[in-house]
Amino acid sequence: MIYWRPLVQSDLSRPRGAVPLAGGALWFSQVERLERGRAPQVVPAAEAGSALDVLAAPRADFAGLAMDRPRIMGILNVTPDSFSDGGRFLAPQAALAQARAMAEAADILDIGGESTRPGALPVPVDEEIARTAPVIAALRAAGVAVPISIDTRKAAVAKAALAAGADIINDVAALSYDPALGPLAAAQGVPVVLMHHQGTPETMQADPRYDDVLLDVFDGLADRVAAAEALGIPRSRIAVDPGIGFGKTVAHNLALIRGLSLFHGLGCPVLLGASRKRFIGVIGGAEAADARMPGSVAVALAGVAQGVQIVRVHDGTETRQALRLWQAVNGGEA
Ligand code: HH2
Repeated sequence: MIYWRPLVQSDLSRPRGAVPLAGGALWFSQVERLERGRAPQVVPAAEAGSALDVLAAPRADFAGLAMDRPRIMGILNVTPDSFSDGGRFLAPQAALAQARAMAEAADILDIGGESTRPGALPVPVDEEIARTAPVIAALRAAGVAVPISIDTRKAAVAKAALAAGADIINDVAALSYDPALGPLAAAQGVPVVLMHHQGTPETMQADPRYDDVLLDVFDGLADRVAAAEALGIPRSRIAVDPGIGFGKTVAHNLALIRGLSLFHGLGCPVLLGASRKRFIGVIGGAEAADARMPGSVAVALAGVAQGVQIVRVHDGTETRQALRLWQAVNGGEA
C-alpha cells in the first residue's frame, strides 16, 4: 500500500496548481510518498492521483462547527486523579466555574470523568455519570451554548451526557472498549472522535512497539473508521486522533506530530491532543504538568500548521491567543 502525506504550506503566495488542504486556507503542491520497506520520496502532488480528491475535499461541519479553520477543544476533567488537573474541578461548583471560563476561549468543551493517564484504573459507571452529567446539565441551564463532548469509553456515561446536553462522543478507545457505544452514537446521530491507542491505560506505556508508528496508527484509525461506518456512523460525523501518549514513547509521539498531515487522507477532521503530556515535560524540561503550557501551545501550533482542525488543550485562553497570532501572520481569520 502507498500512503500520501501532503507537505502542508501556509504561505500566502501559492504556486499555480497548489491543492487546497481539506477545503481550508492551507495548501500543498508536493506530497511525501510513503511505503513500508521503502525510503520516503517527495513527489509532485499530482502523482497522488485520486488520493488528492480526499485530501482536497472540504470537511463536513463537525457538531455544527465549520472545519475550514482550526478549532479549540478545551478540557475539563471532573476527576480526582487526572495527570495535570486532577482534583481541581471535582467539586461541582469548581467544575462549573472552570467550564464557563473555558467556554470563553474554546469552540468545544470536552468533559471527562475518568482519567486515562498511564496507570489509571477504570472508574465505575455510576461514579463517572455522577461526575459528568450534572456539570453538563448545569452548563446548559446556565445558557452555555458551545458544543460539549463527553470524554468516555462507556455507553451508559455517553447516554447520560447526551441526555444532559452533550453533542459529541470522544472515545479514547475508538469504540473498541464498550460494544454498546458505537450503536448508541449511530442511533443518536452524534459525531464521534475516534482516537488511536495501543493497550489499556493500566499498561500502555510499558513497552509500546510499532513497525512504523505513523503508518501503523494510520492503518489502525482507518480500521476504526471502517468499523464505525459499518455501525452506521457516516464518515462525515467522525474525527480522527492519533492518540498522543496512548501507548507511545517520546520518539513515537514526535514521529506522529511530524507526520500529522498524513491523517487528512482519512477524509475526516483531525484532532490533536498533546496538551501537557509527558513528552512535553521531557523535551521542554518541565517536570510539573501544569508548567507545560508554553510547550503545549508550541505543539498545538505545529499541529495547526499541518492543517489539524481541532486541538484539545488545557490552556484555552493561552492557546486562543497563540492561534489568533498564528492566523493573523498567515493571513487567515484572526
Ligand atoms: N487525551 C486524554 C484524554 N482524552 N481524547 C482525545 N480525543 N485525545 C487525547 O489525546 C486525549 C483524550 C488524556 O489527557 P487528560 O484528559 O488531560 O488526562 P486524564 O486522562 O488523566 O484525565
